Amino acid sequence: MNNSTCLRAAAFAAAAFFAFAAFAGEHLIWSDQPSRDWTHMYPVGNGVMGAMVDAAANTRIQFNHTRLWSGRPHDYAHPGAFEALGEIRRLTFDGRKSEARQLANQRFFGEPVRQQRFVPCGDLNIRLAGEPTLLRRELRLDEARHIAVLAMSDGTRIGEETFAPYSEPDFIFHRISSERKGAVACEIGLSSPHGGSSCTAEGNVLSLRGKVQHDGVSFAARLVADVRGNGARCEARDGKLFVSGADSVEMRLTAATDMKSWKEISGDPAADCEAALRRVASKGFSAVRDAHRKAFGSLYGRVALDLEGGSDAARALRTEDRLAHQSETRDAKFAALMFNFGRYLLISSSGNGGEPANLQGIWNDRMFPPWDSKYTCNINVEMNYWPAEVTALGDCAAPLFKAVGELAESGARTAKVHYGAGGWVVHHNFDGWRGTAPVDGADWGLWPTGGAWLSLHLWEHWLYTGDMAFLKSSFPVMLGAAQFFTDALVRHPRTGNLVTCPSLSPEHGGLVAGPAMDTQIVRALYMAVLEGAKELGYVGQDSEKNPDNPVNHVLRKVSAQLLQLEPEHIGRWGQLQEWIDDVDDERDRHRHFSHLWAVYPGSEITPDTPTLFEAARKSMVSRGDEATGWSMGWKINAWARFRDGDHALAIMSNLFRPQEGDKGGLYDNLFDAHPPFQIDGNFGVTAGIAEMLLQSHRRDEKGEYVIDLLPALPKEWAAEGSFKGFRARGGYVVDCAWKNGKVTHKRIRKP
Ligand code: FUC
Repeated sequence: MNNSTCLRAAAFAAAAFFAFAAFAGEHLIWSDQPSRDWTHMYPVGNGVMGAMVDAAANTRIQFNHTRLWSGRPHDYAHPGAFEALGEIRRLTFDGRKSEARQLANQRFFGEPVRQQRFVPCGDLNIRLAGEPTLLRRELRLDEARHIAVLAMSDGTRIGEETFAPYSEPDFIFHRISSERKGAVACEIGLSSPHGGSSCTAEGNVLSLRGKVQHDGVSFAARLVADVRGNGARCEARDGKLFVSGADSVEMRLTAATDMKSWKEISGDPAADCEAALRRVASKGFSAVRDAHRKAFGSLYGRVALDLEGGSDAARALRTEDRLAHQSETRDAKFAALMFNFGRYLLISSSGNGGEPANLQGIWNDRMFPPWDSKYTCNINVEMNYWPAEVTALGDCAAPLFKAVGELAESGARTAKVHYGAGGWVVHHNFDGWRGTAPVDGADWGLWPTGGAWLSLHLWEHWLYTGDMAFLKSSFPVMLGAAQFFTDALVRHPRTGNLVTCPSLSPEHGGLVAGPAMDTQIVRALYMAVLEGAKELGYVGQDSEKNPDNPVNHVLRKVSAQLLQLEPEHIGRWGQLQEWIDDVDDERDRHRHFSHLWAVYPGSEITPDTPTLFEAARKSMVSRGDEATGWSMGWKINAWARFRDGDHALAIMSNLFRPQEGDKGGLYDNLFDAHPPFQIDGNFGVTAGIAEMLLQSHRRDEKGEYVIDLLPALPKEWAAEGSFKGFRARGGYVVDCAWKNGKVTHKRIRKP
């Protein structure tokens, strides 16, 4: 073969790779600009490894490992806390908030009062020789692959391909190849922001070691670079690899930590990296990529959404410009892209035995991330999982379900030490070490309902799947969450009903007794537990034969207390009250609107309870349409439940704008901005779109869940559209198509 034939052959072989997706569709995020900053980089992940990719002349792949946290196994419970509880309660019931706060802060808070941080692992840095310029970089959501193409000064194109194999979750794979043989030359290094970390190079291997400060978790990362091509060379020097004359270089990057679980630090991360590399040694790059696409695709491909509406004028623009024009184009396909992106992010950040998706999913580059990149459970971590069941990604919630089981264990000690109660409790945050005690301070942390809310995710999984084995294994956890309240609820001196105290309406208004959200969650949990017990045959005959059975003992208390819980209250301007006292302010635009929990994600307040429904709607209107990212995510879902698709879309449009100042919006890579970046808003959007098109939370007279198609279809999307593969309570798979706002096709089946 002469030179030009050779060139043509190589170009032909690479054609598929260099051919970009033909249009800026609903499965593609792209730019022809190098990343301006971290929120312009594109995420890949497989639940264990997460990475942000910036492919350029100086490529940076900033990576995280799911189990890299500051701190060590730790019990945050505060011995002696219980002794202060009675007095904190008395002060709270008396409305002496600041004294209650002061005493709580002194005597009732976790030790220490702050939880730990999810921290970054390292960076893979690649410097390409010849300073090529970026032509284009793109994230293909349906293939879970990042592709970039650069051009050398002579026009030769260099391609970079990155993915986090779903089938090999300890890895990130990266390949650089060239159209012209022997044209790849680069310098490859690994670094880490953790002080004292070091990297060595030997042969074609880089080895990074580090330790989180203050005797924390140890970690290691290892990279093997396979160079291809006749004259290809790889030289190890000064802790880096120098590649020259290669047709391509294939990199396998793995990382491991000695954090084996929330209660165990053990093992040898370097040895784990080596073992992982041995496992994939005989697997070719393309074979792993094919297995990855299959594994990822089996989740991503379960659902399809087609939305029509608005103008397609900006559809072909790079993603950041498409976003910037969204307010004029009102392109429905952009909403479909955001829907798909949320599913992409959930699959990529939650699965494969990793930790649950945290405030930033699995993507964090900061040593001191906002809110520690941990788990806030007064809305945020739950919102992460709102799209899971309805968009057929219930499997991706497995890490959350596992974590809830662990919280039940650590939370049992907190329940005992702080409340003298049985069962288990989680307050408004947990971390990698499953801290469950109240943290941060009374006005945020003294909220005992996080575990109850999380437990309801177990219940929802059962409702969506009908998986009896799952219900059976999760039931003790749900029952334990309920048991805590059977011991810890107290009678309100004025109303005579059972309430939580001390507590608060999340992050709003300070310490009170019986905020509406608490009662709504406890009521939903009690009802779920009673229904679950019935499904499992724990009530009825058994309880008569075995009255001392602890299960039945708790169940008896649950059913007795259910009728004594504080009811909902409607206040002076017709609003649903956030608190027992009628003090809601009509001008209050607080981002949390916790008293509407019963509208969404709960299902106590529906059109079937018209008076409460109307009051809740009033409260929602008063909160306005602007908010932080996650709050707008919640509002989309709430307006869908109010069956007002136009309002849901109006909120969504407020979120679909480039992030500016302190307003919620989207970054260039379509990550949600609180600001700063917080992933919950992305998931809120995905769940919200599903909720606009399909609802299944209402029940008929026989108690069966009702499948409600297009309950909140906005006018702008009415002309035409379809979805496939959504899930509904009762274990159904639902397909639907519409024209002019009317259902033209539906298919409802069991999987
Ligand atoms: C809750 C919210 C904040 C933020 C934080 C992580 O405390 O009130 O807005 O989202 O979680």
